[in-house]
Amino acid sequence: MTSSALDLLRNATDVTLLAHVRPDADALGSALALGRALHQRGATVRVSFAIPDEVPESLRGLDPGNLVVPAADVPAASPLVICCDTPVPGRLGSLADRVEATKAAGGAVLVIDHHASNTRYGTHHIVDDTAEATAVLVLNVLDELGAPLDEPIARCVYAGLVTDTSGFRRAKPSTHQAAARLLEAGVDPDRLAREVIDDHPFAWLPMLSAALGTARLEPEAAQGYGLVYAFVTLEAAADVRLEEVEGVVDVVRSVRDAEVAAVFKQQKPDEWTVSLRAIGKIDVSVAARGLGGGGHRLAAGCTVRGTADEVLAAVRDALAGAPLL
Ligand SMILES: [Mn+2]
Repeated sequence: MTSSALDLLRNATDVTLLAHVRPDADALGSALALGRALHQRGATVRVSFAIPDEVPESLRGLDPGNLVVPAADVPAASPLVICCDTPVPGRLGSLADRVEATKAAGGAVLVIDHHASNTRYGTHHIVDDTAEATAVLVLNVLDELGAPLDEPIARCVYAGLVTDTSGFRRAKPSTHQAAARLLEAGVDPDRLAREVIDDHPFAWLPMLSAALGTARLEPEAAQGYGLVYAFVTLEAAADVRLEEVEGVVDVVRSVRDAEVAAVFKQQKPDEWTVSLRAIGKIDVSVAARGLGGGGHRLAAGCTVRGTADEVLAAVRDALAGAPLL
């Protein structure tokens, strides 16, 4: 970790922490953990993201100090902007302009991220694609700062770890050790994981049923390793939250007959966001990047315009050319 990045944090008096659009537990948890620690050191702190307008319900428990402010209330430029879990400014949505405006005003932009596709668009960077979660990097930063690990901070870090490692299945020994510290700080892992991952309204089941009714298996696709996919239409998603829709891929990716799982989530009649997951043979981040998106080797996403058939064809083509791991 560069000492100048740490100096920035040590001396910060006014900080804006940003998470990517449709923030997940790692992005928002990382921003809130570091934000709370800096607030406790006396800094003025605001945390924000561009879409949706409010904190997703499953993540509300991460902000007991009400540090999150609406995107419209984020100043054009801040002395210090910290972008969490965000590989490119475009993933900040309407807040992307705060990066250049802050640099132009002489402020600092610290990027903390674990995406291999990170373009290092800040003035300072803590970027490590071997970290399983941005929350791992934030915990290191908190330790370097000597910040006390209270339960709300530990809860935010744990939420990022448990989600980005798929329930610690991809966690290194050092990350399990870090998790032990978080439990010692008071985190209730069962309650937190249920709240963040598996707590759904009944309307989840009809939505899941409609989505899974569209599922198809193409054994020849993805270079012969197989593709399984499903669509979540606007109609199917009408009665559920973002959380329910985002969870569909976790069901689809369990199918053993396909290396790659894709879930097409309709945003507008002709616009779909696509979640891609691979088991271990195909680098889906390259396929996603080819379609204007990005992500990790085994978990990536993009937004594609067109009819259902057109977006499916685009993803099929992108997977045909994706590198093998
Ligand atoms: Mn992450």
